Amino acid sequence: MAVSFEELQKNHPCFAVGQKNNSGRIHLPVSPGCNISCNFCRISLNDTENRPGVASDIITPDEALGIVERSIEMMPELSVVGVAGPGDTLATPYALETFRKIKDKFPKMIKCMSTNGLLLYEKADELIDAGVDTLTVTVNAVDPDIQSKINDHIIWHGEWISGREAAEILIENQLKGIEKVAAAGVTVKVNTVLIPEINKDHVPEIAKTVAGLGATIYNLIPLIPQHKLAWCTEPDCQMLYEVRAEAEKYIKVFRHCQRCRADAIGVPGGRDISKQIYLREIKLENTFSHG
Ligand code: CLF
Ligand code: SF4
Repeated sequence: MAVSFEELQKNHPCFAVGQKNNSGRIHLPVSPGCNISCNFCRISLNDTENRPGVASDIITPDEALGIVERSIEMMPELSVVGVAGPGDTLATPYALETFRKIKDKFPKMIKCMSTNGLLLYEKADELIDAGVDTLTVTVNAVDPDIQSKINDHIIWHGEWISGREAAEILIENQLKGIEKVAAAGVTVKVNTVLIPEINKDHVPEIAKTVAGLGATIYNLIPLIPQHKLAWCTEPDCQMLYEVRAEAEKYIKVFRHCQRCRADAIGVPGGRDISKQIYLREIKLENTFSHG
């Protein structure tokens, strides 16, 4: 049965509108590869960077069950099991396999998935069957001309496609996918990486479009300029404040994003136990790709 939005306000750290709720999430890095190529992204396996797209290692769905068990023992306030990479969660079958196992073994945990949405429409039924409760889709533009400046290419059913055609396919599948899973009762959040030079003025159109398709909540993630978008600037607090206010005319806005690693465990922005659980040494650097 679908988890109500009221319940998510209390028990999901990334769906709280207004005040932070101090619940925690376990990120399981089971998804290695990606099927698109965002110009700001560098997927990386390392112990040093604190950002999405990064994990120390990839684990298997069976190893993930042990990680959840140990994490809950150490931190009973953890209420969400999420898969957010370090690649795309639908590009390989491991995220959905993991959720099916979590559903059986830890039925009380909220299951949260994050995807770029390229395969969302065709995998929607499988995702719903796996019991995903909350889904985040990263939509950086709903206009193909803008999207083609943000994403270099896609791998679509084995074919390498770039430019405007790639952007059209990506956007179409994101939007149809959002509509389908939202209609089935999955609570949908849309993340947009805010890139001042490319999509800042386009945000109201994104927010309006996804709200119209059934998305419930929206999150702007400030770009950390790197890779092919190293020439762009990082939005400052004032810009973030203003653009959030524009988006809020159409959809509820989430304001506590911490740009998490794909193997973070704990309360976002608070105590993190991933070091003890994954037995790694993290020396934090502040860079970022997606959410
Ligand atoms: Fe993880 Fe993402 Fe689920 Fe949250 S993170 S998969 S929705 S449980 Fe949250 Fe972290 Fe921001 Fe993501 S603070 S990067 S929005
Ligand atoms: Fe893939 Fe996400 Fe990186 Fe984009 S940001 S290339 S969707 S892993």
